[in-house]
Amino acid sequence: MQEILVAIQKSAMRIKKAIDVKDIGYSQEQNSSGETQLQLDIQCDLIIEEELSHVASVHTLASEEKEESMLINKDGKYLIGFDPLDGSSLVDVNLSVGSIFGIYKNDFTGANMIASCYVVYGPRVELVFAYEGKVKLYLLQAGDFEFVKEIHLKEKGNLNAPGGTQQNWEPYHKEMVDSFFQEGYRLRYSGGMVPDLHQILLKGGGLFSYPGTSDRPEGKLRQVFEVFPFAMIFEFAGGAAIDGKMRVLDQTPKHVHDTSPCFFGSNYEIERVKTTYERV
Ligand code: FBP
Repeated sequence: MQEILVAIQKSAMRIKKAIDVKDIGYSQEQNSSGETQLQLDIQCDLIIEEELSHVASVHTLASEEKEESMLINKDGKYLIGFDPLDGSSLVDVNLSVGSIFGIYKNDFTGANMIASCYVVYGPRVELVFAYEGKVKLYLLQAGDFEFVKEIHLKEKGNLNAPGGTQQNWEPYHKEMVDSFFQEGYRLRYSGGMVPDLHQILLKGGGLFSYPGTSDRPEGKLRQVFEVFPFAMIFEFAGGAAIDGKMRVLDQTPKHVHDTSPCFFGSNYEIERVKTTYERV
């Protein structure tokens, strides 16, 4: 596991450089979800693939940017699902973006994820690693990731990050989001899952939601690359992650690119989500 963490750290330093120097242009290629990829996405994908494919314990890599997963080493024991540059369209307006990694054994199911990690490229580069029940924060300082602290959520926060097109929200979902605002919660939503969830984790709690909507009943965020990794981080930090009714880590995707509605938060907010969605 240590070698995987080191490979992720090396990738993160290379990606940070790529973000800093790269011209932002659109390539002709489309990713498996049919979106036009930024050249930067492709570059970040290649960087991570290169670093992780040198690690002997890696069996398979699956990238958000590629339709199919890739066998690296048949004797390896870990499968890694990653989103090389989540929220990449935010780079051209200079907002924070991130890379997300889920480390699995046997298959890409929530139950078989054993570690997860994300990197935030903001004014500073930070890395969060969840393993063996702990969530650790590291800060990039002069070429090294220095341990900062463990992350623990409070029982209740005060931030509300509601994703999805509001016009397409179900009325009960809107009511629930409004109920948090009426209770004094403050809006914090940049459109980048990594910085938005990082903020909730570091400020002690709150709710990030990306629900099923009339145009996207299964939500937008991908289980293997986005939802499961953050679910493990929220659970280990003392919070929870559900799809409205059930724990997202109990889900089994049919395909590596499947999506799911998702809610991440501290316990108080997640209980409210459950109460709301149980009635549906
Ligand atoms: P991409 O996979 O297209 O980068 O989308 C992921 C994402 O940008 C998340 O980081 C973010 O939480 C969400 O989409 C924002 O979606 P929306 O703009 O619909 O609120």
